[in-house]
Amino acid sequence: MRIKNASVALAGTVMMTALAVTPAGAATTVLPSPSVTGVLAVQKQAMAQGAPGALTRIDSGASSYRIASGKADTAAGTAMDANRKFRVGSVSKSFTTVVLMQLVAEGRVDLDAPANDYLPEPLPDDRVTVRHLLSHRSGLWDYTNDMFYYTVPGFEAVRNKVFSFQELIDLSTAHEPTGAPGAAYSYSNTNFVVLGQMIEHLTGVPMATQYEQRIFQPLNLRNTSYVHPLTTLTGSFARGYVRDDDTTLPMVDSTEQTVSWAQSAGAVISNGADLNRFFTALVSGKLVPQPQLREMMSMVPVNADGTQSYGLGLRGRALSCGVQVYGHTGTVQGYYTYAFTTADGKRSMTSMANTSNNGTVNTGLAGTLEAAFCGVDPVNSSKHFRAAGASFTEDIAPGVVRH
Ligand code: REX
Repeated sequence: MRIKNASVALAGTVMMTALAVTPAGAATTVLPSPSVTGVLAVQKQAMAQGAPGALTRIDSGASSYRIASGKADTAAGTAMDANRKFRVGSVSKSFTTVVLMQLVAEGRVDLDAPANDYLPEPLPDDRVTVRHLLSHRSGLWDYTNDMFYYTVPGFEAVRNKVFSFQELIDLSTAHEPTGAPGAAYSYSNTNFVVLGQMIEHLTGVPMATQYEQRIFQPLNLRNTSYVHPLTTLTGSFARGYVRDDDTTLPMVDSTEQTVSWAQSAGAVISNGADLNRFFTALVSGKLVPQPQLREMMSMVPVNADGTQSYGLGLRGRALSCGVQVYGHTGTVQGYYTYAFTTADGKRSMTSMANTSNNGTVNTGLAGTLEAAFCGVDPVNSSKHFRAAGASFTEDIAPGVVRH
């Protein structure tokens, strides 16, 4: 058995510790080492494009890399560091899916049953199944398309609001569906608001308690919380800054908000260490039994070249080195997040840039996946990396033009 313990600080912003305990003769992982240079290059690019700061945490076996650039708080001038908490946005959808899949494993929900079997108020179309909701194939309109058509006014109108699940669902069903149930992938926050309502209705237990008892406590995620409708983050956190549609105006500090517009679709607070631990535990079978995990990880391509896919509450990304990773992205005002892990959970990465409404930053931040899992510097390499190029856009609202 070899025991290695190292702590290195590079350029004042990179921390790497390794406590490797490798049984003699154990198979070594085939992934290349993460490129710290590559991560730093992507973070610097994000800052040049308007992000005040960025953080990345990579956990690889027993090694952890903590890489940060820029500011966590621009007014106070506080430096970013990779341990800080932030709003994870839609990464919350993977947490909600775990709760739902545990209910499936307990025999309380059938994935292919009509969602209406489990809801207090029926959706307009009886054919929508639980699986359709989890895979964004319900056809339910994404009410956030209207809500955030104008970014800052939209945000200010809801930042202190408290919605019931039904109020959000009603905003969606006031629109025609985007398609017939099951027909097509169409990313919609409404799906995961319906799932939150379903979980609370079936169990009589609030989402906050469900997350706490089924995920946060068992995994000892001390930096993870769901405090809806409270507006504050506590402890050490990064402030978030949303860019105005008029990019000549200063960014708006969007840190404090209820996130009631998203709830079970996007209101979890966490940090890099906890998100990495969550996704590692998930793919290792520690949160849901194997049959439900297989369902979650059964990926269907959602873009033209198949490099992006969606399972149940889980995104898949095929990287340039042939590695497939699983996790989720998140966008909530002031924060862009990527949190992904390998199929075996042996390497996990979380990156966050503390800005939003800046698609260029979001697109570029995907380059940290290439750096973390493929060991490359996607910014300075002569090879074209799709994730770092400007031709790629996240499917925040496919087909909808947003100001
Ligand atoms: C809401 C608007 C974005 C953000 C949204 N977020 O739907 C969910 C999420 C919770 O995380 N989804 C993403 C705002 C796509 C994901 O799965 O990765 N944009 C902003 C606007 C645009 O207001 N006018 O960028 O701050």
